[in-house]
Amino acid sequence: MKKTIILGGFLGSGKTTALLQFAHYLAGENPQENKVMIIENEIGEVSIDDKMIQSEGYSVKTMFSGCACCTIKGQVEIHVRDLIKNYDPEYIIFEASGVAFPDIIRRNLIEALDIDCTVCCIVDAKRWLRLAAAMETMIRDQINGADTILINKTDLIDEITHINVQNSLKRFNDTAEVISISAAKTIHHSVWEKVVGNVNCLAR
Ligand SMILES: Nc1nc2c(ncn2[C@@H]2O[C@H](COP(=O)(O)OP(=O)(O)OP(=O)(O)O)[C@@H](O)[C@H]2O)c(=O)[nH]1
Ligand SMILES: [Mg+2]
Repeated sequence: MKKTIILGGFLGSGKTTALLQFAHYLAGENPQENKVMIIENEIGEVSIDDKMIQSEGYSVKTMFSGCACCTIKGQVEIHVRDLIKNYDPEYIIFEASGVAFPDIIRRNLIEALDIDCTVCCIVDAKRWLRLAAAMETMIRDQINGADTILINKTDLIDEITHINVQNSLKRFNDTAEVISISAAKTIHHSVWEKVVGNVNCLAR
């Protein structure tokens, strides 16, 4: 069964930065072999993320102008089915738009296709507490159901803030495995082992 990893998280939280390291972990030195395929969902009509990913040698399909969990739900299923049929990748990494609800994307995909799927949400440690206060419902729905949560940009916060972010996240999702990273630096391979290990997570 194909392993699909949905990377979610609010705008600018570090999804693409982390994705590049994740893809490298999965693909090794040969990104051209299509072992890993990447789908980008952009809400606007311009993307620079896909160009950055392509420049690293990966195959990337960009879906514009609609959110993967609602308006272009049907297209997502068609794209994933086509990728599997045409390229037979071992892994598909799906970068959700910053306003998507990744758990809904997962449910839609699992209903439509025979795939294993996990949700990994990335949060910006520096902005999390303000965001959680200002947009509580949106944020709750966004990290709801995540199997793994990566607290990113820990290089920008102090220890007290870090503890507050961890406690806040537990109130939103108390089942996810929470790991702290700084995607601007090298992310240890054990982080990706855990994310991939959750592909078959029964807790969802
Ligand atoms: N200081 C710091 N900056 C980071 C880190 N990770 C990512 N960034 C920066 O945060 C900004 C946003 O990163 P992206 O990876 O583009 O975030 P994204 O979630 O893909 O953004 P969208 O796709 O637009 O929602 C970029 O300027 C990154 O260089 C980190 O660990 N530390
Ligand atoms: Mg991005």
